[in-house]
Amino acid sequence: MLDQPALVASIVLAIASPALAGFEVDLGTFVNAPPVPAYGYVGAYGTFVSSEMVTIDSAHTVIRIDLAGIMNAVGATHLDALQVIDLGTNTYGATSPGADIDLLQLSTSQGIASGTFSYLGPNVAHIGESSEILGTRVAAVDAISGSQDLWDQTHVSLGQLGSLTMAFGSPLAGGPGQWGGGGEGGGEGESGGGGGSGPPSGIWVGHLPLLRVSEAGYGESFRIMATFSDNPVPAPSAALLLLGAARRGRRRRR
Ligand SMILES: [Ca+2]
Ligand SMILES: [Ca+2]
Repeated sequence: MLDQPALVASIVLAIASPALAGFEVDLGTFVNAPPVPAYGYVGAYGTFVSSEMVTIDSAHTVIRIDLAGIMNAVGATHLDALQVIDLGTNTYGATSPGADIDLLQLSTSQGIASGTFSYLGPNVAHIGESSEILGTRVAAVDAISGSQDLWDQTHVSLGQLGSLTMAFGSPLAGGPGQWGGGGEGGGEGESGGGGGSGPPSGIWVGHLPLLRVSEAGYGESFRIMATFSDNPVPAPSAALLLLGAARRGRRRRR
């Protein structure tokens, strides 16, 4: 059994270590429905979902998901990844290979966040495609139709049960600023700065992440999963409180 100072030391160490407790949250299933900007939603976070109309050539529905609100609701401090998934319930074939994701954009109070994109699924147009090209496809509302993704880099057609992942593990070179470190006005400093345990991870909830997503066309549904983490910045005041409690405990025992 640990004696009291060793126990306190281990507790303080546990608090100071940026233990990354990642967890997945199903943000729900979405579908565009006429007329613009109508949409359908099945999920637990409807109060954080809204939509807007964007007109580029023609009118498109853009679904807006208040991720900061959802993160506050589930107790997450950082957003580590987003995954858009085709559930296998759409139409598949040469003319429309699953849900066509035209826009997948994370805006924050610091600007548009950089992410690392990857595709997993049966659509040969996207297998092995680079993060840069996938990112270009979903950077803007500009899709034409789902069948043209071999030559037209405006969207990602997920294919049956395919998925597109946008990860925020670390800031990309040339990305706009420091993501996930916190500190902007909050006095929290950079996460991981003291432990030397790698780069800061994720998008901080305090930067008010908002996801804007658009599926080119109507009627094809997709699910969005989020990977959040509760990655608290070490709190010296908490460690001091524990030390104080331990000292009081020791006094009582004598
Ligand atoms: Ca399609
Ligand atoms: Ca696009």
